[in-house]
Amino acid sequence: MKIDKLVMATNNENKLREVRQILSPLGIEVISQKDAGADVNPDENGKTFSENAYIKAKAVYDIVKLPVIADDSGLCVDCLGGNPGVYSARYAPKGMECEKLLEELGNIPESERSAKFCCVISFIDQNGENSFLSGECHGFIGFEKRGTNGFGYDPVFMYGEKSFAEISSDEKNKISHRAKALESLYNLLNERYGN
Ligand code: ITT
Repeated sequence: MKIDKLVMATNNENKLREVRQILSPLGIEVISQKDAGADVNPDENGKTFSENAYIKAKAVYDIVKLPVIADDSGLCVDCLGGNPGVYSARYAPKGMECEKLLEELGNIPESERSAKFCCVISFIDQNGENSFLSGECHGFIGFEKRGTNGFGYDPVFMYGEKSFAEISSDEKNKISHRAKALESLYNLLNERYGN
């Protein structure tokens, strides 16, 4: 059966906005967990993006029993051994993540500042069956914050000449880790549920 409504298990308004911007034109309504009556904030104690995405999706699914998605994402910086990775949300006090990262990288040259944004979506269908979809976006960490769009690490994540906070949300939503994972989700919905 076609899926035209998904509950999104997140407490992050920015993620919700981006996911809505991508899925609404495709005819999929995204309802926040709050509006669906699932006011939860489960412990994200998994070691991987997949584990944490599933923990969030399952917590909401168990309450709403409707198709649910959750996004676990983060920034993996090569010269930090892939950190902050799954710890991206807890790497620094809220709003200070860019400052902390810039300080940690110091004057490391551009050629060694490569990084990628990763996103794993856990999608649980009406019957409780889970699927994982993932996406990555490669870039590097700049030397200063640039731009005011976006959220989190966007001002220091350079994609070519511009940071993710200097491009519009329309542009970001064509190339981001989240956009790629959502494209795979849409393909799955088409194949399996006839969307
Ligand atoms: P939920 O768990 O409630 O969805 P959260 O913000 O805690 O919200 P995560 O645990 O997945 O989400 O942490 C992801 C963090 O990685 C997020 O807080 C940002 O700091 C960063 N991040 C993820 N995607 C990003 C993006 O597109 N742009 C900038 N930063 C991003």
